[in-house]
Amino acid sequence: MALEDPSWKIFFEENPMPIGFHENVNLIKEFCQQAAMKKNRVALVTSGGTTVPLEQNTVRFIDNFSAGTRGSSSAEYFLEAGYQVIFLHRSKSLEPYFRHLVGKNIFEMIEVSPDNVAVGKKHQLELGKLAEKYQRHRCDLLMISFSTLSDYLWLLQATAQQMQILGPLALLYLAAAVSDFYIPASQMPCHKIQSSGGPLSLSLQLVPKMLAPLVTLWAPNAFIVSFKLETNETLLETKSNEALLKYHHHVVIGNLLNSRKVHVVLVDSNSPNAEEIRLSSSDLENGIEIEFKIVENLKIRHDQYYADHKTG
Ligand code: PAZ
Repeated sequence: MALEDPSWKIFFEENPMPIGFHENVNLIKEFCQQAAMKKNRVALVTSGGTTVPLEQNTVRFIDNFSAGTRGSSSAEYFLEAGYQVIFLHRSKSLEPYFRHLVGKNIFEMIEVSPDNVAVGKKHQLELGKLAEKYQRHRCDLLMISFSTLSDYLWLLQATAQQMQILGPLALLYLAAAVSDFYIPASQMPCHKIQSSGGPLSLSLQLVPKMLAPLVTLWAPNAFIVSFKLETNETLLETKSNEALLKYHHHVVIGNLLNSRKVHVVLVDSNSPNAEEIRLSSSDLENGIEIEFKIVENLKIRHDQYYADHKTG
């Protein structure tokens, strides 16, 4: 089992915790304690891609693909489903509610007269609905951001550990796109790599698989859902099944880069057959997002898990 491999511990010894780490952990701790007192469910939603810096004073970095659509929309649907949400996201990636405003020109949406500034008539309905949802849910939403792979892993570990207090009320939804390769801090040059040194060859180390300690040590009672991104359709179900067998968590959601907004495959440790979620043309016409269906589906699985694991 991957836990006997100490590489995940070495990772945390070798890569320093992010700036503001203790402040963030305190926020997460308080959020989880209050939710536990109220017996509320909490979903940790991870979102966006991690960066892998090439220099300590970072000018260049390698990035993982993810706009944060999956995470930010899912966070909204978890909130609608009655969960409190810790949104661990890549800084400046899409955020719940605010995502709907991306690409819109705020100055075109407001009307200014000599004695008043107001939302223009044609935007009132849309903005009003959005603002109402945001205001209704903002106290149940804790936003924590990361940029680098190392920041993300430190915060993931700490959040999972703080969520232990929630037992089976906790759900982890790991949609962030996390790099499999990195340069350890000790091997990173301090300053900007100079092009005068000629062509650049990079040697990246493998990132230890953190799902093993996450499932076994950090959040042993939580309901854990991971995502698997592939580009080759023939690998999707096999790779998702392999991840489930290897880490013994609860659900793996497989998706392909090009069809991820309309099709996913869910592999569950409790059922032999994979389940597909596919948006129909009428879903698309009605503006249904696939994350609505994913969260609806997971809520049922989490209900069952909670019924099977709650004590008292
Ligand atoms: O953020 P986004 O909506 O653009 O993309 C979502 C996603 C494809 C990154 C996510 O669904 C996913 O598969 N995350 C896990 C990626 C991985 O295998 O590391």
